[in-house]
Amino acid sequence: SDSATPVTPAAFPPAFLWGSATSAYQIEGAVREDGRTPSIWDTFSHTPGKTAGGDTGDIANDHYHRYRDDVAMMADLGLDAYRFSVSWPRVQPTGRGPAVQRGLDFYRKLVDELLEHGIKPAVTLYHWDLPQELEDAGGWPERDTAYRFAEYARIVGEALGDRVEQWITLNEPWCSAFLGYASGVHAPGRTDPVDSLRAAHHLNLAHGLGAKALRSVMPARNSVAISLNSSVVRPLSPGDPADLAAVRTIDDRANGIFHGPILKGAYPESLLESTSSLTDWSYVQDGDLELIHQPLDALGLNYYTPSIVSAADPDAKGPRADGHGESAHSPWPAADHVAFHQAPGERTEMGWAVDPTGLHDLIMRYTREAPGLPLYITENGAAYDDKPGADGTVHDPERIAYLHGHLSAVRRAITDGADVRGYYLWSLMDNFEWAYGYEKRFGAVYVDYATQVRTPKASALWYGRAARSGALPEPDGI
Ligand code: PNW
Repeated sequence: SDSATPVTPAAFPPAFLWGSATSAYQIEGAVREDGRTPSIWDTFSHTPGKTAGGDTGDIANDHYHRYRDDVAMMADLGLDAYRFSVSWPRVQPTGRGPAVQRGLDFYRKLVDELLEHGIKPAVTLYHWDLPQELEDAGGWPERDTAYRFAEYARIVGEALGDRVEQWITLNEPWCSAFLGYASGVHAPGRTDPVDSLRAAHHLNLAHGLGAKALRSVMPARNSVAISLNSSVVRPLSPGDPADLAAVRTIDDRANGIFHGPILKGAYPESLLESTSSLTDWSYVQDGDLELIHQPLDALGLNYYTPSIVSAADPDAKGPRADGHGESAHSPWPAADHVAFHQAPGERTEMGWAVDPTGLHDLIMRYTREAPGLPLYITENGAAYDDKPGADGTVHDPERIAYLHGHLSAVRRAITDGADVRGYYLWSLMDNFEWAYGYEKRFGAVYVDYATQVRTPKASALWYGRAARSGALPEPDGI
């Protein structure tokens, strides 16, 4: 931010970080280079029928070869920070054993390039690309995967800990556990509710062991966090006790299952009870909760849209409307009595309702539940049907309105006492949107995949002005 900017009520704190985010499999490509082996997302995207149009991350944004230009582009836009993820199978192709130097070198060079341009790197260790060999050995439902993660965390911490201050162990473990192992719309595409609960516990354990491993090899000044896609869950009828019970059911499975052990050292009692017909939780071993309950330096929150739920007739079969993709299998174990509803009003191209008050509510919830813990919005953004105009520019007023609304909600939360230190727009550029392939464009920068030409959309220029001035320009001010 420009320190000469006068402090106005709309201004953000001077140290507020204005960043953008990406993840390895979504942008890097180069999947067979420098010793990298397949991750579960390579296998999944190459399985017919799993992604829109059969899209894969084989080439993606070719960022592996274009990272210098991409960093220069961020600097030109005026961004302060960049959240990216490290591809585990580039660093440890089998998920175990010694590191591949060429794999680590890519991230060293990327970090150096960022620092030379004055951009603060934030590293996510795991953004869903488990080495396939570890999945073949059982994947996240197996305890050993958590120990393997800790070893990997130590390797990356040793390599980059002197230059990267901000560390995130896992991105959205809810998606890894429940979209990966219950509904199966994400890799590895398995559909067993018990496996998904085991996966959730072992992801929590991986976070705890990983945080400990990072701290053992890094300077104490570095910050260790986790990014949760904490859901904002609302009742269809706020006065209906059955709908409030449905909120509890989903809140336990979306939020409590992670923040319970991580922030408080215990799984919610109501979660243990309501899943007891499925599992006895015997994979939670003595000492696990202490390991998971590691001191955190910050919490990352990813927010896109709220969930609206009500009580439902468990026998009423119909399409689910929870916005988590098409599957005959629910991502919510033992929650047949819950129905999801589409929020009214405007929606993005994902079908997700635009609701900035949800972000304010989320920030205030964690301000209450984790007092004193600095918060970062590690993802927020929207997909729209962007197309370059005749003059080559990309006009995306809906995204500008979305960003303006959500950043205003962040600003309001800060006024209300929340300690939000930064915001990472999802995403820097259009990329491989998982099961949706390249169909959905979340970027502030437009990518023409045929030529790999990047074109900042109007929203990127708007966001860059916000970053430079430390305050929000009017949404129509571009
Ligand atoms: C997050 N859901 O994914 C991820 O962290 C990003 O990699 C992704 O591109 C972005 O949000 C946009 O989707 C999610 O079904 C995927 O609830 C699915 C869900 C939530 C987040």
